[in-house]
Amino acid sequence: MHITAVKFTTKLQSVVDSSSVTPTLTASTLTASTLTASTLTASTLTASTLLHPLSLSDVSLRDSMANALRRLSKCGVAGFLPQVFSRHGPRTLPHLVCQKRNNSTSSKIKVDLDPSTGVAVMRMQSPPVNSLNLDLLTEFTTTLEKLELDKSCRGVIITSSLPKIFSAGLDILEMYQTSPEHCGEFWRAVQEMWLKLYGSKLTTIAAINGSSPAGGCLVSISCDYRVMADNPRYSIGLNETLLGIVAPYWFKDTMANTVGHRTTELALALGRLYSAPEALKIGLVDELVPEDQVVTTAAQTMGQWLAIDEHARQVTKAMMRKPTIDKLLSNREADVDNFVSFITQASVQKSLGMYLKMLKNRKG
Ligand code: CO8
Repeated sequence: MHITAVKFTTKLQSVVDSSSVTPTLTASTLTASTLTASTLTASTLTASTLLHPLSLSDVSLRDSMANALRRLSKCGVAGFLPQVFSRHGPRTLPHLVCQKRNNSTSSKIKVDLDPSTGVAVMRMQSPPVNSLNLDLLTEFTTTLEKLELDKSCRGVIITSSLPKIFSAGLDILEMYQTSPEHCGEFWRAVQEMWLKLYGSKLTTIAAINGSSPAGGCLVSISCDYRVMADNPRYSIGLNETLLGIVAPYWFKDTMANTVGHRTTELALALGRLYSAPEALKIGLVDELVPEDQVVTTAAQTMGQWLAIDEHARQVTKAMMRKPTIDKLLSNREADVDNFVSFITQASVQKSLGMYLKMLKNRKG
């Protein structure tokens, strides 16, 4: 990340220190939590509240606490044990998350924020295909959170630094032959990324400069606007059924909010991957431009969005997206359970194995 951890820590600390913000969680709700007084302070609740722009009140207490601890521990805010609480009780944070602090060399996302325009460009740089593994998802979410806290940032362009690929979607290896616990951890990270992106108060534009299947498509349709490279070899869509898996309801809802119910029904049932021109035709993307103009066009479009009254735009966005977000927020753990029990089935694992083999054989 090019936004330094020091800068963010200072910013976060100032948020934490701010006495003008009223924590939304009360002492009585805290008593119900499994967290002890020594690990929980009013200031952490305040920080966690601010990190959710839309409808935090619907997040379960446990998730809020766990997320706040996870985030603060990643940012180097002192006084936190490297433990979070899951439904299975306390567990240690992934080692990698703790190590990643201040380590820009291992960054999977490059961020360039221009304070004069208020526009940040987030470039995924995780070769070979920007598959969304736990590390990339976590960094994606953290990056967005940092940008949301940065008052000089008003819009984000999301793109890829890899040629020909925006993102290959969720990393299949995170779901193939891994433990149920790992699958659960992974799925929470997918949820968290989507909640943060779909609910972001920032203007978000996807500059899709390559293929964008499945989870890559989800990232794209979670943005406010999509500019795609005018190249028929690049494809985008929710192709889950081709892997023998099912797009979860919130993937489906995000798609339906973009292209409508019937088109989504066809797209999901058939696992359709649309070429760039086809994607434009069905409204899956908003604009096609020559490949070398994807990011500059996104920046120009961003200018139009940023000219709109900020508050009015944010309230409108929340009005359009809140019901979809709330559906998952009120059902997160059930969604994790569904995912884990589905993905660990022998027949589903077999399909994933065959799909991975197909990807390898295609090369030969
Ligand atoms: N996960 C893990 N590894 C991947 C993935 C992926 N999604 N995509 C590609 N790879 C690997 C390949 O296996 C290959 O590995 P290796 O070098 O070891 O052989 C390497 O990345 C490079 O891939 P390619 O050679 O295929 O690269 P190309 O440039 O030729 O093609 C594509 C790039 C077009 C992205 C191509 O790799 C592709 O089509 N990938 C598969 C994309 C896909 O189908 N993704 C779906 C992921 S599932 C998802 O996102 C939603 C899941 C929802 C779960 C719900 C369950 C209930």
